[in-house]
Amino acid sequence: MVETKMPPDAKLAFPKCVRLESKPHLFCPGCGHPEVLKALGFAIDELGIQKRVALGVDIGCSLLAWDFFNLDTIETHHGRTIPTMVGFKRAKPEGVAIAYVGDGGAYAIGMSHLINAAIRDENILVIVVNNGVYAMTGGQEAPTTLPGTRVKTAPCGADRHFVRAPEMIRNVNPNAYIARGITTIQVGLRKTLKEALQHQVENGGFAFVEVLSQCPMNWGTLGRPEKTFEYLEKTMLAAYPVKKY
Ligand SMILES: Cc1ncc(C[n+]2csc(CCOP(=O)(O)OP(=O)(O)O)c2C)c(N)n1
Ligand code: SF4
Repeated sequence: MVETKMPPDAKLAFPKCVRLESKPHLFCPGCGHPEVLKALGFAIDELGIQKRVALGVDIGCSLLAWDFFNLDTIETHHGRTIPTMVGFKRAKPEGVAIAYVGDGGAYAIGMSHLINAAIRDENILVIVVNNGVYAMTGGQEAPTTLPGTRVKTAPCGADRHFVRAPEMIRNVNPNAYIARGITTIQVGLRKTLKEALQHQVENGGFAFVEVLSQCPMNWGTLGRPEKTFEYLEKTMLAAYPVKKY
């Protein structure tokens, strides 16, 4: 593996950190993405690593995060954010590399990048927002769409297996930091993301956090939050356990 560990005194080279600033988000009303980003922002603030972070965002609704924080960001092709952030980290080991990706980007077109980064124990954090669909392109079936769920490309209900990525990554990298969170447990999500970032700061190797998140626009529940959270907290949570692996 290429050395991406930070020299022990590297943090001394960074100026005093300031708190992150954000601005009104561009996501749909009730979307889960801003809740994930809020937890991430607090985690970065609490660790005081603002000046070191580079946030890589994928194509998909995640790209709307490109200027949400006053952080350095990289926006790249659908599914390619993970190798891009691996490249950043290898070139700049003292930086903190975060890949922020949708479940379509990470588990379909980007799956080989995800698995190989995990196998090689790359010292980056990958956050995957699992909303069960390809959201930005209109709600097509994703590798995470649950059997029986009706989506645009499966109007009678999806009928195939679905990807449980944290479970899969645990099999290829027993030393990685791996967890699954949910937007509705904000304190837990913030703590999880902080631990995952700390793992990288301490040169711990690969860290992976999947977050269960709502997409009212494509779930057809816009303006009906009770339906949105029923699907998130009953159907999705039953299939995707929230825990540290
Ligand atoms: C290489 C490539 N393939 C396909 C697309 C089209 N595309 C743009 S966004 C998107 C869906 C993204 O879904 P997901 O990764 O789940 O993120 P979400 O929008 O749900 O947050 C697709 C297929 C693209 N932009 N580039
Ligand atoms: S389409 Fe879905 S995931 Fe995308 S911004 Fe709207 S609610 Fe959020």
